[in-house]
Amino acid sequence: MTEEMKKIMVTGSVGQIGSELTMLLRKKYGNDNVIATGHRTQPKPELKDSGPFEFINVAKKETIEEVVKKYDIDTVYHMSAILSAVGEKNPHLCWDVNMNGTKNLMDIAIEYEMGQIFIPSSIAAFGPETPIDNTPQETVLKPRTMYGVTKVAGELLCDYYVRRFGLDVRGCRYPGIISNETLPGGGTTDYAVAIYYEAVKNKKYTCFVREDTRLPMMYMPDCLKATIDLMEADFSKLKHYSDFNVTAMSFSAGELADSIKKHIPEFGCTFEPDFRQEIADSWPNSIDDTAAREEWGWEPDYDLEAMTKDMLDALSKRHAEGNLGI
Ligand code: AKB
Repeated sequence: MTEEMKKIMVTGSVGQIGSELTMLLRKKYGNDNVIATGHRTQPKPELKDSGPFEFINVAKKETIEEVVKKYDIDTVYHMSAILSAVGEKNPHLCWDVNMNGTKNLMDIAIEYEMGQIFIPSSIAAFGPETPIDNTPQETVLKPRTMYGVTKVAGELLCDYYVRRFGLDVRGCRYPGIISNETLPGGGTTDYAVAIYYEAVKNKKYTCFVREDTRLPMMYMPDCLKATIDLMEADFSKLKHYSDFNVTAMSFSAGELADSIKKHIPEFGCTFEPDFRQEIADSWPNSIDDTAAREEWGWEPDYDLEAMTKDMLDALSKRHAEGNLGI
């Protein structure tokens, strides 16, 4: 398929990853060829004014189908999901959106003979019995959150659809994603984003996990690169499809605060763990992404130091313009 022929739909385009992914895809494939979709939340003007936008509910198949038919969609990036923390508050909604959304999209992809579909998984697929350091690609998947349950079931469903129906569906296990355009909503790793905003605005932050909580993380430019590189990989050469471990760095919440202090010496961080601590404790410290490196050439660009500099530069500039967005 040539790039000009693609008609792409992005679900969750108002969210943290979807909003930046949509703008990047529009640059790459043309504004009118990338249909942004969302559920209820109004899109920012940049997203709404740069190309088509439609409201859907991924748990209701007919609402997806309408958009697929209207725009003759052949590629989907399925970024809408209920994340770990909100998922624990509302597990039934989490199952409905994450599982039915995923299955609806794959069924529609088969019915309308789509070319490709991207369905992300997460480090939430792992659980407390999973080896915690350098977690292997193939390992114990017994998560304790509903979000994690939907991610494991989603991975298995994707692999089933590849083998049973020949669907081209791919995805990776995103670690915590850090970005400065759109705030994340309802995840456990959200502290790693909020800390930068609060450091710039108030010079202090109360972190909702312990100082020694270490998790795999990635800066948004690397997340977008991983997503697009995996979609551009030769499907026939992949040995995995929807469950690639990908990571860029691992740091503790204390090390994250220290990296900010190097730039803002007066920054003060305190640690007051809440219910999200237990979720964070059930996830790995670091993960092994050799399969992604070998099968489709994955390689991150940003480490903690480079990310902190870039985050603080971007947010300080916005703060000076009165446009921090919190
Ligand atoms: C969350 O914290 O729930 C997400 C994730 C790691 O998938 N950011």
